[in-house]
Amino acid sequence: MTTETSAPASGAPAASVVTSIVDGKPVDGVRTVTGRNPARLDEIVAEISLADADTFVDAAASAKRAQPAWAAVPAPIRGRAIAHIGRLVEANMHELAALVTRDIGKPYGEALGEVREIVDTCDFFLGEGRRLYGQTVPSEMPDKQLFTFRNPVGTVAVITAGNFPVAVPSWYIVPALLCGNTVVWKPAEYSAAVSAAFHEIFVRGGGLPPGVFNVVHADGPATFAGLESALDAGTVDKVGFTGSPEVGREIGALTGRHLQTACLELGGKNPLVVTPSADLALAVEGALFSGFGTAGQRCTSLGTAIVHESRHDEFIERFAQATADAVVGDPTGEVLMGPLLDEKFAQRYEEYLDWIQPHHTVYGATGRITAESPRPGFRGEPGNGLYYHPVIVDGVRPGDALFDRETFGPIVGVTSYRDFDEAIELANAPGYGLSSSIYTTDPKDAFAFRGRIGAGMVSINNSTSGAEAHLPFGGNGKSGNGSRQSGLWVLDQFTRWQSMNWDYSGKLQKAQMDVAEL
Ligand code: UN1
Repeated sequence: MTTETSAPASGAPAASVVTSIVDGKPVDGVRTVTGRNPARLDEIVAEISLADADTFVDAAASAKRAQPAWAAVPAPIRGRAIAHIGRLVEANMHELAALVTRDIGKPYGEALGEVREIVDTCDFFLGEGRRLYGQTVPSEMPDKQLFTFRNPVGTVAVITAGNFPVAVPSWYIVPALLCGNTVVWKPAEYSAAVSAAFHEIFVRGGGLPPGVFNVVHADGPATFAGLESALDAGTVDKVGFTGSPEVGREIGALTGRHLQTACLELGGKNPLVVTPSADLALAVEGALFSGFGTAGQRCTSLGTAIVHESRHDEFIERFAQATADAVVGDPTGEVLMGPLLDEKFAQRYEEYLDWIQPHHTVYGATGRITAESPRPGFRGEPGNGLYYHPVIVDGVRPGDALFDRETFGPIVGVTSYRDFDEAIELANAPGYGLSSSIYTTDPKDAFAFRGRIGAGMVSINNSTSGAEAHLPFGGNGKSGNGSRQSGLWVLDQFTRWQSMNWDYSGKLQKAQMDVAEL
């Protein structure tokens, strides 16, 4: 997390300062913010030198210059670079995970899983360098052959959130590089320290030439201004963005004006349906992890549990008990939940708590965990970190902000339904469409849910969060523009199809006019 500090540092930055890297060289920013450990606010993780819009423009220009030579590296060799990156991440797994925990307060076990996700992504794509298949296609004319090729898009700007400061960036950066693109990455300011470590490992592990992978640490306005200028200058050919639907809309509008389609991965209000036949113990376990894992700060976190009226009271009782028993505290230990990511998110979360209405029933305490508002079984020093009580709010309905809108934090809504149609209606009502889950032992319900839910991702008897890195990841409605990351599907984001025809008949054969007769 970050706090504003002093005026711009003059001269060479101190060793602990994180700077942008453009064309292989560090670039001083225009102001400095301090990155703090959200579990221990007096612990400084890094001083971050934030760049202005011009640095973003320079980075895009550098990526543009480096791109032809990188695309000329044979794809299998680019695949080997990805393989080396994966091995280096694996060798530094514990250090990188510890830095994730220190920088954003993610519990260490989850942080390790997040780093594993980079390795999984590298493992998946290293072999793709030997495929990147095109097709040979028959022609309607004799002595003529048709082909398709995947060409790199060019220069990719990647703008990511800090809740998954290394895994989600790897979903863009690994396939983008593999496909022969060069990259400008703008990580979240509050996860700059671990982003710098990620960048260093990628450049060193992959032996990436200067300009192939640039990183720009900047705030939102500077990034937006820089991106707009780079799009105008033709030095950004594709944008990948993970963040809020509001910013996603702006990126979509900006790229649309430049006749581009961004890859947008936005928020979620992910439903978890508990049917009459559900295994309740399993459903509670799934709700607990997807509601409060990462302190509810995943785009795939549980929004509302939609429980059949016949199971509602028992579900609430068990879920409230499990939440009360859950270990919250120091993220370096074994806890379900650590602090929130950053002061900005803590403030926003406190506003979400104001959405609780008199007709709601609240289970558990709300607000900050302090000496005055202690949590039994808390591990660590609550007063010194951004720790919040995990809270369940029962009785949320469409029209309530808590039902309709994403709350990036440890708050889970619960509502009940009478029949399956109502469950589907409630699940789709908020208009997001990222992840979803149903707990049932009836395959008919499971398949009906899959067919009728608006979400891009469906879990049957599993948590809404925790997608594997080789399935298509992405959402519909307010959760994105239909683009998909991960697995083979992401190749369509970072390559453009080119078709070729080769006529070796020695004469002009005209398509549609000189078609071969039977
Ligand atoms: C996010 O919060 O932006 O499926 C991504 C999951 C993780 C990724 C979350 N693998 O929960």
